[in-house]
Amino acid sequence: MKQSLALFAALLYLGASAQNNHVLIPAGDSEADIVKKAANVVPSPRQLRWQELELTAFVHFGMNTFTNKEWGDGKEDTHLFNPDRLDARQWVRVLKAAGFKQVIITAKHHDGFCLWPSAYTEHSVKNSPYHGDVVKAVADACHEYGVGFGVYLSPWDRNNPDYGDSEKYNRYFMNQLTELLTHYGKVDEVWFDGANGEGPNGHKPVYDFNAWYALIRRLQPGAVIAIMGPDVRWVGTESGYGRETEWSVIPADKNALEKIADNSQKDVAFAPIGDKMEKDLGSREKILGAAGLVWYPAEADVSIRPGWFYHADQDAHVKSVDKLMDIYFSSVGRNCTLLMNVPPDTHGLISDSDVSHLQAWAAARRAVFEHNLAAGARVSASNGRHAAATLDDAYDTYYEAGDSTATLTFTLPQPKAFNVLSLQEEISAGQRIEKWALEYKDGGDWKEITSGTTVGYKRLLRFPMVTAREVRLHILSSRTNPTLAAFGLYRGPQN
Ligand code: FUL
Repeated sequence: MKQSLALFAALLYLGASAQNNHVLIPAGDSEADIVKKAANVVPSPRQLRWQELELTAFVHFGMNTFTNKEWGDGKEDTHLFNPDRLDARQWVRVLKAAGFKQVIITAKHHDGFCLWPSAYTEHSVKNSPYHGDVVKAVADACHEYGVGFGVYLSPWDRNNPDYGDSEKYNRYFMNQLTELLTHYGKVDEVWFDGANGEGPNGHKPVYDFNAWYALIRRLQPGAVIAIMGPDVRWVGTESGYGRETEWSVIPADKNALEKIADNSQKDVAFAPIGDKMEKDLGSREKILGAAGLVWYPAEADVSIRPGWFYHADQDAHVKSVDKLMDIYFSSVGRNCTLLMNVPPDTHGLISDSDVSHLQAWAAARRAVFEHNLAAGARVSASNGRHAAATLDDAYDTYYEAGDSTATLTFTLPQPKAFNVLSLQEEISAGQRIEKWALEYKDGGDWKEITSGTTVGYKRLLRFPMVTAREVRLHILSSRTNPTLAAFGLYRGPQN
């Protein structure tokens, strides 16, 4: 009897402390209960891997490259697709050298033209003068160079005659997904665009999202499903800028809640919860009214050029290094993964202008982030343990506070001039910090340098140059005892 009671207690404990990427909030929960639950929602392993990538690349390439359009109508002559020097290894080499960890190819855009020889349509590379398989070329190059591989498959298909007939179109789409998920080795991300329209019969099909997700989970269990999917949320703009306050834990909607309630799944694959464009998605005010919460981190997508596809007349409008840097600080530096689009030209190559801007941007990031000026500092914490782990260069070791507020003081070996702060929470334990401030010691006085709200996977902030030897970080408000995996001070160009 005693033994079974102990076992029961152990199971209860495990049940209570098990962390998932979602949680249900029963009606009777107090504010404190809800806040604590939010603090303990964690990313699924595939979400965590994806967030740690920081930089991912989009490659928009297809029929539009040759018709000089952004959206095709699906009536294009397949003979127009004719890259004469296509080299996907060049794409992946250039992108990898610029710091990108994953590459997503537009296997099919809204025109329905497939970059692989799909058995289910004639609107593809197989009927073009280019007889190869672009998806295979990209997948092989990614696998060769050790870069993640993802596919963009537009649900909206302006070529397919059955678009509008839900049953037929879902069957077609599942067949195409199966080809992409079984012919090209490991797939790390599947990207479903939200844009859509009506089919030839005047109707929009009802997408069978749950069947699509189940297929992806079965065939490529490591792949995150983005945008119209459960793992990765569209940040809400196509500018590459995240919110100043960016929560990865947000209220779940009805479809997600049903999955959460059935509790048979470790991480939910719910129907898309729609575009989230409001400024505040996950504050206390938002979560207090929620019936459930999910880990749903943001992806900030943007193109290096004005268009998503290559247009020769935009060669002079490739984003400048300053602009790319600003995007970096405002996406990766605001708890988002950046998805930067670099579209190859009509030869099938990333053009010189894009290559040189990418190289200069990568060099500019290296120049700022190569040396952590806080390295070698003496660290003390007002409470908690492992404060020195904030400077050990390892993301998975971390400081854990003993309370919901804490102060970490860093005494540098010598005074240093810096104007960039980098903070990282250990998100495998949850996203907890709500408010913080950074101070430096000026003579006998502590003065504020900068302050902020959320941290999440990474928070970067720029401020006017400060020279100091003693710096302290106040964690002023947190959903439960906060963690800090990394603390960095850097010197960038003068602001
Ligand atoms: C949008 C599409 O309509 C654009 O053409 C592009 O693919 C962008 C990433 O998503 O919804």
